[in-house]
Amino acid sequence: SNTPHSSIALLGVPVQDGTHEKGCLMGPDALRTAGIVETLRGLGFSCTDHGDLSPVTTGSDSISEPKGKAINFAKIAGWTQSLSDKALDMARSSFPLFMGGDHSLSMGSVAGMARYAAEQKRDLFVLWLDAHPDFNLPKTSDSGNMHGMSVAAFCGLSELSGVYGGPLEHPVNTSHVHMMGIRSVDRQERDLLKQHHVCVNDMRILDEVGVIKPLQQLLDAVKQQDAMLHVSLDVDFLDPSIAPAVGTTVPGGATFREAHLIMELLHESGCVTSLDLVELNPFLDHRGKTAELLTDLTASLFGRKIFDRPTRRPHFRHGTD
Ligand code: 6HN
Ligand code: MN
Ligand code: MN
Ligand code: MN
Repeated sequence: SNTPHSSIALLGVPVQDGTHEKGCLMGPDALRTAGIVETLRGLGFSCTDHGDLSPVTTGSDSISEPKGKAINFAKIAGWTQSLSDKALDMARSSFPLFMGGDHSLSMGSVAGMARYAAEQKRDLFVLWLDAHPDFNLPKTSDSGNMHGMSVAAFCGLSELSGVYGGPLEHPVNTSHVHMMGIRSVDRQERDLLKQHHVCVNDMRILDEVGVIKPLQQLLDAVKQQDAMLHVSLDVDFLDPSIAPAVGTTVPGGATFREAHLIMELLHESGCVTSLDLVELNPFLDHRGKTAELLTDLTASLFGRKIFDRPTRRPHFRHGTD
């Protein structure tokens, strides 16, 4: 297998305080109902479901709330600190798979994986599959919803360090964050992304060159540095016609095959070391189809193929476009 671990650890993170829309707390159970554990076992992995995480309660004295708009800041801090510890623990023995929950989850999952990478003396890259960059700060956010601030948080921007209870010891380098599928960016968020040199592949790039080239650039960098790679998949990366179960649908998302191709190529790369499945809101789903699609995409990431292929695709070789 191309996956570094033969054992997968699943964790439900039923956080929904990062968004205005209720329903994400049902996400982990919808993925379980769609058969995610059985699917991964069917692919030959040993699979442990760690159940659902509980947030720690952070006393208001230990929380320094930022200036600006950040709704439920103390609650998100509680989830983030709890999850960062749990992620580090899981990563020491397995491939961690985080089932959300809204996208504020990544403040904890990515920070925990960055701590693990530091233990291993490796760098961490992040592939951010989303309609949104989630790079707002309390002072730039119009909504105040913290699921729109995750990347800024785990990259160590000081305005959000309160969610970690203080300055982040192992922030992710902003130039190690590669985004794909982006098509809804707030005005000041756009400036911040440029200022911090985040690699944004917007939807226009996927239209023009497809998914392979930008993905290959990321994988080349990861391999060259022997780095770790965290994948964060927001449901709204996908086109709403195939994935309706999300509170923040944006038209013009990735197609069924674009999404599967990304997962298949990620599997073949052998680079991926952790995964978030986030923003699934089962209250908005049609007969479980979004939960099933996420389960099938996860299966592709872990090696399910349409048909066996003896070697890698020729144009997926190093240095070839
Ligand atoms: N997500 N940029 C908008 C905001 O409210 O800050 C949308 C954020 C969406 C968050 O997709 O995880
Ligand atoms: Mn998101
Ligand atoms: Mn580096
Ligand atoms: Mn999004």
